[in-house]
Amino acid sequence: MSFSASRAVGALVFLASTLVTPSVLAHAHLKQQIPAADSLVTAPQALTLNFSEGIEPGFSGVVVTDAQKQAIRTGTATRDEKNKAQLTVPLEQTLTSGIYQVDWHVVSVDGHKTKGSYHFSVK
Ligand SMILES: [Cu+2]
Repeated sequence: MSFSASRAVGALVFLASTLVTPSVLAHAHLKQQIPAADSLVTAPQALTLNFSEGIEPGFSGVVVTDAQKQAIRTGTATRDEKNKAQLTVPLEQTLTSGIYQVDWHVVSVDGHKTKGSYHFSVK
């Protein structure tokens, strides 16, 4: 193999190794929630959000708003004692019939921030 060809192969091997090296992928994505996204439920007393990674409860929370963009009073978001990926937020007022938006934000245990939103409806 010529010098330039071996250099080219070396460059390809290097490129391939950087592509497959596992970078930090531990971002907390919302996997599942109760009430479920786009579900129609009786008025819940709390929201439970399950993430793909452990989260830091002190830097994580939700904002719940009704169809008129009015914020719903919520209690302190707490992380489950045994499951660091589960966040529960009590609702301090009874939700009336209608659609609600949940805007969540979390910091995962590796310090990365993620956020998103979903809707559910109350009968
Ligand atoms: Cu991360």
